Amino acid sequence: MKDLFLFVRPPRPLWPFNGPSTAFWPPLAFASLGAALREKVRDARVEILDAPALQMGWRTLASELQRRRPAFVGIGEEAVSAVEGLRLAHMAKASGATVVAGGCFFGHVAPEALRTGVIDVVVHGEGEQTIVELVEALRGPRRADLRHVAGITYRDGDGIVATPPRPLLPDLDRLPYPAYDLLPVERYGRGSRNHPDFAALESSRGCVGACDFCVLWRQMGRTVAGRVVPQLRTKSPERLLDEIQLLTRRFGRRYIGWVDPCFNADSGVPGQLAELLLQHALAVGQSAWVRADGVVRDARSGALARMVRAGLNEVYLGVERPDPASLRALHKTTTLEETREAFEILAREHPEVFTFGSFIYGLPGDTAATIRAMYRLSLELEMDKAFFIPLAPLPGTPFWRPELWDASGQRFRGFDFLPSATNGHPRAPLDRALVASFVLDWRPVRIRSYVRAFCSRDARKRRMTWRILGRAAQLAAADLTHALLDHGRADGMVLPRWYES
Ligand code: B12
Repeated sequence: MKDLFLFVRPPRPLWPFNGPSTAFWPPLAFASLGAALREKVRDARVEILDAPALQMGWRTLASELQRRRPAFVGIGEEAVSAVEGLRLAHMAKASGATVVAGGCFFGHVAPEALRTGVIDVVVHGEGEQTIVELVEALRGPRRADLRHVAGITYRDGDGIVATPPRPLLPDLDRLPYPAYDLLPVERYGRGSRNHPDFAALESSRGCVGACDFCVLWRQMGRTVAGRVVPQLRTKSPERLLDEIQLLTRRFGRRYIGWVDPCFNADSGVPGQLAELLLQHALAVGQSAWVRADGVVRDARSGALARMVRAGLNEVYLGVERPDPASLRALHKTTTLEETREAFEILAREHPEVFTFGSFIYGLPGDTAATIRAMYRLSLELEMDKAFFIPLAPLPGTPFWRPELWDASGQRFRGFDFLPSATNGHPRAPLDRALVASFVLDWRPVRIRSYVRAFCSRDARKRRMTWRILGRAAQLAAADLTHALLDHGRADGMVLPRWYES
């Protein structure tokens, strides 16, 4: 029988700002890696088990592993779900599989992950070419062949061997189409009103910026003289049109969540794609993370208006900080002026687009006053909703320290991007200042922004405002209760009832 390569996304908690119907997106990495294996490896048998999408808990997952008996199990996680990734690795190893880990977390803690003894190989960075060569080497007669696979770290006896970095793929159009047929596609966004029947799609990889706190430009960066530098690559508008046609026509998808670190980093592709979508009468709802300078640029050229007409109705902008000095310190390359202008343009010219601004706090030197300044700025900028994200010392960023490693993964539960620190935690005064601003700061500009959103002519915008406000209020109430009763940390991530089932 042919060897089975099984990619598994194990059961996990929900991020509380997403409802159950939108909390889990198609694991595009697995669909893309699976497609590469099917295309390039003779006899490849590939499956993807997306447990959260199937509402499958740990007991059922264990019996699925017993039933399918994979030769290889592929895992890849956000830091916050390292607990689940490692639990799965233990299970897969015990069942006799070779465990391969990759993605933005394991790729930056390879030696530590390998020393757990339950992971055999870690793949760094872009995975499609590496996984093909790796599987061929692992299926071959000589383990020594692993040395010739670029972009991996593996256990060799008692030692750990890292091979040279893998060069980036020169042309993203040559990637096979993600293997959507291996996913329970109909489950994503089922019953969601704001993101109905959605799919995840990437138009580009990498970034033009190199913000200190971010892993994304590193994950798809280019290595030059031993250092990773940012590198942006895009698919062509024609290829993207094809993918959207496939997703809408064959898979019945009605909403696209762009997973790009920065959808509008390229000045041409998003506008040209919008043009093609309009020509083909294929306007489809879309959400994307965008750069403020790109919004301003595309408003001037008319590309932004085309993108909105083609369905872009939700954008996320990284504002990050309330002052130029700390923006510079983080190597953020958009300015506050550009950010202000971008939100103004969106509010004035495209009021149907729901706009998010995200802020990062908890940097050395931050005080309650910094938080209040950030909150004030979030009200002044004409955004629909602000997210305040505590800095997570993610592996791969300069904030990571090896002593933070925890082989159980439990410590990484705190890397949840949620403002809810334990009492006594050094960040607690900042979190309290944030909750206090949310509860007490009702300056007129905030009231006006709610009135604007609740009276919006766009029903989607009204619904989203209510929903997000409700979730933020719930979180703030939970934090307040925990702070007042001195109960320690409020659990930010929500454990679904099927988690252990
Ligand atoms: C879609 C998405 C979500 C969705 C769905 C999440 C889900 N679990 O279903 C939503 C919006 C709900 C979400 C929530 C969260 N997310 Co999220 N999310 C993403 C996003 C935008 C896309 C992932 C993707 O499909 N990428 C496209 C694929 C093709 O790229 P890739 O994953 O890098 O895979 C390639 C390589 O890395 C490698 N590879 C990856 N995995 C593997 C595995 C193996 C075996 C191999 C060989 C190779 C390999 O090969 C692939 C192909 O080249 C990423 C950002 C990004 N652009 O990657 C963030 C990201 C993964 N999320 C992140 C975070 C922090 C979160 C949250 C904790 C907070 C938040 N909201 O941002 C929650 C946690 C959710 C949860 N319950 O687990 C961080 C993770 C950082 C980290 N190191 O932990 C990221 C990187 C964004 C960021 N801000 O930096 N998220």
